[in-house]
Formats: sequence, structure tokens, C-alpha cells
Amino acid sequence: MGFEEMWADLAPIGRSATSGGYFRQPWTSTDAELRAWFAEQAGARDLHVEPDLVGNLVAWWQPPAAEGPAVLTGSHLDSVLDGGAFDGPLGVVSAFAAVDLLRSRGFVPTRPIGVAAFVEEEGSRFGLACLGSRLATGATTWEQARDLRDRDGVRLRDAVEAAGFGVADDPTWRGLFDGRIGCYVELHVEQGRDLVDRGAAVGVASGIWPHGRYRFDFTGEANHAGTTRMEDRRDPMLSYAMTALAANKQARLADARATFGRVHVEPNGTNAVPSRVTAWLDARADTEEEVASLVDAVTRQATERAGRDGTTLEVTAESVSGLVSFDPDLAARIAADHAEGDWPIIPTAAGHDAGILSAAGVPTAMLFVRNPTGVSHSPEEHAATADCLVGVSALADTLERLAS
Ligand code: HGY
Ligand code: MN
Ligand code: MN
Repeated sequence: MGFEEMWADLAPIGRSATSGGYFRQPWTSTDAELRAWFAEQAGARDLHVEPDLVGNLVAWWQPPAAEGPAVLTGSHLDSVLDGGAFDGPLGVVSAFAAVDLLRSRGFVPTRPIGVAAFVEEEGSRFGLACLGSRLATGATTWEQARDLRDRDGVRLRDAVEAAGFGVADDPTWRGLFDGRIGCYVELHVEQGRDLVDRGAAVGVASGIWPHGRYRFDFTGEANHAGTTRMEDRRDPMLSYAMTALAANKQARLADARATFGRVHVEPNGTNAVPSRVTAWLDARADTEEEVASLVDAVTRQATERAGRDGTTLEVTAESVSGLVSFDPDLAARIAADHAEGDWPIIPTAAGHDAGILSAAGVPTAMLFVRNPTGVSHSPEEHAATADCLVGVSALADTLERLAS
């Protein structure tokens, strides 16, 4: 099954009939369909699928003579809510297609090659970005994560077990990585317009901006929307609204990024002043210091406003990802000596499992495939098939260099 057939086979899984976007949340029935697809593709290629205890998957190409640290590729199959088709799955489908291409060239790797699908990369269900790869590398321990709750209050440990993955509370549990991985190369649709502006189909990542997710809990006083005088209110919606504006302004001033994309209002009634507003800030900048000062500035202004509104504020960091600088020699090696010239080496402000593996000390690289609009985390996310096939060939070339 070639790239286009695999893509068509995967496309309907988790797609909304109304928006055309994807709801591929982890440890759900949709996730189970994705895993069945992964197993089918691996089986069709005689690759041995190895799940770890939380449901990260690796399909191994391990010819008899292949030995030593493995070359891992792949990405993730989960999506944000109402996400695009390419963010994640393009890296997994391209990895299977790259194995096919290498085999058609008669290439036999001297090192094991693994095709990975990390679980909960988006953190869309349990809030912690790259949860699967953090657990697999030990960046986050099972004890730290197992009681994370989703929006329905389901604990991670219960979701994982209900999906058939049994993480015994074994403190010695390690994920996929017990020194078996020599390097990791993740192919990903570009989430921006750098390649479009450069007229390049493929690029190599130089690094990932530091970024974090912070929960702002504004507490006020529930009251009647009609009978309560404006001066008598303690309205958390006001404190939140000003904070969203402040975040936008601070990010513009600092050439950083700040987004409140998720808000939960209690009791969320039309004719009542809310008792509580919970909002999540996604903050990003090109240095860790700038992320910290952005969050501090927003927190300071929010606290001051809450004081004026008679509300209270509590800010909790839920997910923090540090600066990632990929191995520059590996990036340069991968980017050089191609028929169409060297591939551009570009930064990204989007987080990836590759960032977690790099932080865990695994030499890591990323390949980006041109996204004509740059739009991502949206049903409008797209990449042209021709560019995707260039990406497959680029990934195959890279794997051949690394696994020879
Ligand atoms: O949020 C991110 O940057 C990534 O898409 N998970
Ligand atoms: Mn994403
Ligand atoms: Mn992604």
C-alpha cells in the first residue's frame, strides 16, 4: 500500500462529518482504530509492533544482521480538537512509505529501524504536551502523570488501563528507551510559511521554541445578572477578559506568542454572574527567559485587575517545554548534498516529540514538509501530495544515511 493509499485508508478515522477536522484523542475508541491501522501497516511490511506500557507504539524493521542502537523515525497519530490531517500522521505514514522506498532500492539497514507513533503528543486530553514521549524517556514519571485527569475527571491510569495497556505501578517501569535508540528523525508538516516563502518542499529543523501552558483560575461571586448592581459585583469574567487582552499586548510587545484558546466558565449561565472562570494560556518565545517574563507580566496584570474586580486568581503551570536546539552537525549532515541543493534549516515554535527525545539526550533531527498556507491545528491544514512524496524520499535518504 503506497503513500496515497495509506493516507486514504487513515483519512476517515476520527474525522468530524461537520467540520472535516479531526478528533483523535488518545486512549479512546478512535485511538483504537488508529492503532489497528498502524498494526495493519506494520503487519503488511513484516514489521514487529512493540507497544510500551502506556501505548506508545514502535514497528521494528530488524533484518537478521542489523544490530546496535536503532534509528527511530515516526511521529504521533493523535490530534488537537478539530485538528488537521497532517500534524502527526504525515510523519507516521511517511515513515512506512520510506521503509517501502528503501526496500525497493534494495537497501538493508545494518541497524534496526523503528517506526514510532507516540501517544498524546498534543496533550489534548490530559493537558501535558508530549505525554507519551515524556513517559517513554522518563522526562515525566508514571507516578507524576498517573493521576492527571481529563475534562470528564477520568484519571490517566484508568484511561490507559481501559484501553488495554496495563501500567502496573511498577516504579522501575521504563518506556521504550532503555538505551536502544541511537537517533530519532521525525518528519512533520511545517506549521508555518517558512518553506513556502523559500520555495522549498523540504526543510530541516534547527530547534524548537520554549513554550508552556498555564491555567488561570479566576474566582468571583455568583450572582443575579439583573438585580446585582454593577458596583456590587465580583465578576471573574471581567478579570479574565482583561487578562486575555493583556496577554495579547504583552506578546506583541515582546515578539512572543500568547494564546487563550480554552476557557471554562462556571456555571456558564446566561443570566448569572459567573462564580469562576478557568482559562489556559499557551505562551511561547524564542528564549526561556522571555517565556518566563511574558507569563510574569501577564500574571502581574491579571492579579492587579483581579484586585480591582474583587476576584482572586491562582496561576498553575501545567505543561512546560524548554528550548530545544537540535544536534547542529546532524542537521547539517541531513540538509547537505541533495540534488536540489541544501535543504533550508529553520526553527519552529511548535512542540514535538522530537524535542522530548532531544532533551533526553537522543541525537534528534526533524524534517519539515511544505505547508502551502502554513495553517495548522485546524481542518484547513494541508500539504500537497507532490510535496509529501518529496518528504518520503527525503526521509528515506536520511534513514539510509543514518542506518548504513
Ligand atoms: O502545541 C504544539 O506546539 C504541538 O503542536 N503539540
Ligand atoms: Mn500539533
Ligand atoms: Mn505534531
